[in-house]
Amino acid sequence: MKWAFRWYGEKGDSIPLKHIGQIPGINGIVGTLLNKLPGDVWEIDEITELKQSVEAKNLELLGIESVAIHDAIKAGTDERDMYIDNYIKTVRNLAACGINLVCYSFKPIFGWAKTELFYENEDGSFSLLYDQAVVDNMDPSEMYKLINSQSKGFKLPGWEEERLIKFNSLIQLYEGVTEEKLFDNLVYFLERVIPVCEEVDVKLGIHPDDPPWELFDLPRITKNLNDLEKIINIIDSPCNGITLCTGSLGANPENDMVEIINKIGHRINFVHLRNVKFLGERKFKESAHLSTEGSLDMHAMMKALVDVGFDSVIRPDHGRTIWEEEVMPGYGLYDRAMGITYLQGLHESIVKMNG
Ligand SMILES: [Mn+2]
Repeated sequence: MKWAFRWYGEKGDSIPLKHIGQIPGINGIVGTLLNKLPGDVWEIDEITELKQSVEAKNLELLGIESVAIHDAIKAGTDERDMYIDNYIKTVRNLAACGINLVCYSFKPIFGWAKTELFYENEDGSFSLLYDQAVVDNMDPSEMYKLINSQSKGFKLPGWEEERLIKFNSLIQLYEGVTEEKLFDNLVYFLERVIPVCEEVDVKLGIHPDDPPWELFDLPRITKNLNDLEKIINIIDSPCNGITLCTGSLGANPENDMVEIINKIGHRINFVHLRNVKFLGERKFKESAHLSTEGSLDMHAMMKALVDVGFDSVIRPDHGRTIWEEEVMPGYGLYDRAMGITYLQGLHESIVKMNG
């Protein structure tokens, strides 16, 4: 198992690699090329530059999060073959650079959504919070304004201004795209990309919906165990895998996280561990990682991961903003560093108890 931190690159992240490298037991980062738009080919020289910058600090580039899927592929328009070809080129280029893990998601328009980015907790720390009641009174374009008004100037992945400009055409693009159609479009994509992944040994991990329920009547196909089982059954290949994000799936109390890990554990290629605290019906905040701070049993999930033999890349997910850190919401150094240390402690204890 490899312990990672998400890192947005020298220009996109306020946390220097040196500081990440000082976290005990860390192996590397999962990175991205922030200048790449969905559908672009990632060229070998650009990937190499990222890889070398990471390795210069004695860290490994353990995977890419994410290589975004162009909307033409998700909506299934005539242009999709061209963008799938580009995706395949990117997969080949990553493999040529020795990168064998790619996270992606297949969500129309909204990759993730929260209604407060800096919700103040009783102890003065800040969390991301989601409240369905707020969303119910909004239309989708207002969601953009809400998120960007709270971002404190940080560029938030998935909420870029370019996307807002194209927003109305995006909404039109997905008109008539039902859950079934979206799923069929995922099948079309995977049938073309997975054979290449197998050839060059790149494992994909699809990221679940955050929150894991419908949003503005847009179709969602990565909400629960049933959805994820359908996806891994599209093609029975270790390359066709899941990114288990506990804070995404776990935000719905109906999702039994241990059951999910037990059922699809053999196809979990990447893990994001984070805790959430339920505050009411479809209302939750992202808490500190400890089981005692949220509603999820982190020990039970870690034990399930150990028991299914999970042996890939794992990272702490969003933390709170603490100690007056000025950072992108969810991606501060301090709370995630405490989170990873706690998770490593759980892991060591479980492995040793198992003998
Ligand atoms: Mn996640």
